[in-house]
Amino acid sequence: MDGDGLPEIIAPNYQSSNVSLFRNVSVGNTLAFNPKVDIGVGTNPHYVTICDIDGDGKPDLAIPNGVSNNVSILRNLSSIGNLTFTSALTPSTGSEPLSVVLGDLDLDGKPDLAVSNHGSNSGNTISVFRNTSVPGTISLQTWRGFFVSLVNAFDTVLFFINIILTNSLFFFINYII
Ligand SMILES: [Ca+2]
Ligand SMILES: [Ca+2]
Repeated sequence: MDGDGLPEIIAPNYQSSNVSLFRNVSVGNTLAFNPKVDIGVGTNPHYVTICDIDGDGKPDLAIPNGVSNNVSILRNLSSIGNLTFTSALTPSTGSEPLSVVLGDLDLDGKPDLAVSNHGSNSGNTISVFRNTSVPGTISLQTWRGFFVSLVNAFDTVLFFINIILTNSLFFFINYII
């Protein structure tokens, strides 16, 4: 996370509504981590995903908050030896967001967000956000209407077709026309 080549540990704390960062200070074959640094997020974070959302070369964090019904997006401002994050956005999701994945759904080179919501109030939906960030500034755009959404100024249409294979497993196929 700080660019020194040693991977850190990041743990979401469900009960205390923060995430703990442990900086990796290992040397050679001796594994060592600094004491934890806690960063506050929303209520009952379930999960953490690491991805460079704004494309500035530093991996950022996306954390779904199960009771807040949003995702904490923490932008990485770290430098070598110094872990620093700032709260960039908290986009609203459906009920009880459980996990987040990032992938470039519209092939513009920017990783987009898909959030699974397992709360009954939202009918077990997923929330999808288009990444409109530029380096240094994270911004996301809600893709409203799940099955068909207008994607960009070229009237590209994104179809998500939901194929139900079992009672619990869904595949979403992304069609860009
Ligand atoms: Ca970044
Ligand atoms: Ca994209």
